[in-house]
Amino acid sequence: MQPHKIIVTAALTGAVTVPTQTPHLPWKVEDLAEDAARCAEAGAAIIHIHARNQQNGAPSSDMEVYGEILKAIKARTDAVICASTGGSVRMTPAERVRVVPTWKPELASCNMGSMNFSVHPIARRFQDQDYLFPWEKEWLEGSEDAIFPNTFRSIKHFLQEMEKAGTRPEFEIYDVGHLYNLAFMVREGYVEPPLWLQFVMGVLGGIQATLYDLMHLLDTANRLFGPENYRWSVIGAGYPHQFTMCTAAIMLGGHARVGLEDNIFLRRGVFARNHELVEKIVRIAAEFEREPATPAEVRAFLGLKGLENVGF
Ligand code: KMH
Ligand code: ZN
Repeated sequence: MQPHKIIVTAALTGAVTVPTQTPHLPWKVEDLAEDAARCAEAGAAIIHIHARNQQNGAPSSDMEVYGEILKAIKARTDAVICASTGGSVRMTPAERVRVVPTWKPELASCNMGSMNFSVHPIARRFQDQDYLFPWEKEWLEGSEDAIFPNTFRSIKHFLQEMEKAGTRPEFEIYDVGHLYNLAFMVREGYVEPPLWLQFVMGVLGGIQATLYDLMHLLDTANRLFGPENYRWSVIGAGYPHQFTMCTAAIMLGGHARVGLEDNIFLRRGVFARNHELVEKIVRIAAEFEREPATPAEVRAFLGLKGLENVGF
C-alpha cells in the first residue's frame, strides 16, 4: 500500500458509551448496518463492531445478535469488519472469544493486558432521571471497580482461536507494558509479524492521549519489533483526543480510528454521527495529502483472508 494511503477505522458502538450519552449511538442491527454503510462511503475501510442487546442497548455476547450484525453489515458494504473480542469489561474471556470460532471474521481485536478500565466520571454528568435504560447508571458507576482481564493464558487462547479461524489479530495496546506482552507472545511463537497495532490512548486506567506518550509507544515498538515489522493506528478516547491523536497519526504515517465507541463529539458540545467523524478525519487527512485506503488495499496490506472466507 502506498504510504500516502491511510486506513480509517470506524468504531460504531463499542461497549463503553451508553445510549443516554448521545442520541446517535447505534445499537440496533439496522442502525449499525446503516452507519457502517455511511462510514464506508465516507472513507472507512475497517468497521469495528460490538454486539448489543436489541431491546435495551446493553453490551451483549449473544452470538445470534453478533451474527445478525455481521451479516447486515456485509450486505451493505465490502469494508473489512473487525470483530471485537474485547466485548465489555464485565464479560468473561470465554464469552468474548466466541465470535472468532463462531463467525470467523477477517480481523478481530486482541487486547494485550489486564487493566483498570473505567468510565465512572461520566456518571457525574447525569441525574438518576436522565438515564434511558436502568442498566446504564450502574454500568458507568460500577466501572470504578472493574478490571478488564487479559491474562497471558487467555491471550494465548485468543490467538490460537484466531489462527484456527484464519482471523488476523488487531492488537489493542493500552499501555507500554502491553507492547512487551506482545513481544513475549511473538518470542513464544503465537504470532508472526507483520503486526497490526491499535494504540488505545486516553482510557482511564491506560496510557493517556498525549504526543509524548505516542512517541514513547512508537519508540518502544521500534525497539521491540523493528519499524518494518508492524503497522499502527491510534485511538484517542474522548474529545478532543480522537482528533488530536488521529491527526498526529496522519502526520507520522500511522492510521486512524474514529467513531462513537471512543468519542461522541464532532466539535465541542456538538454530538456526532459516526459518518461525520469519518468525514472529519478524512478532511484533516486530505490537508496532509493522505487519502483513505480502500478495503481491497487494506486486505492486501494486512494479509486478510477475504470476505468470501468469513463464516457469516
Ligand atoms: N473499547 C476500546 C477502548 C476491543 O473492542 O477489543 C478498545 C477496543 C477494544 O475497541
Ligand atoms: Zn471495541
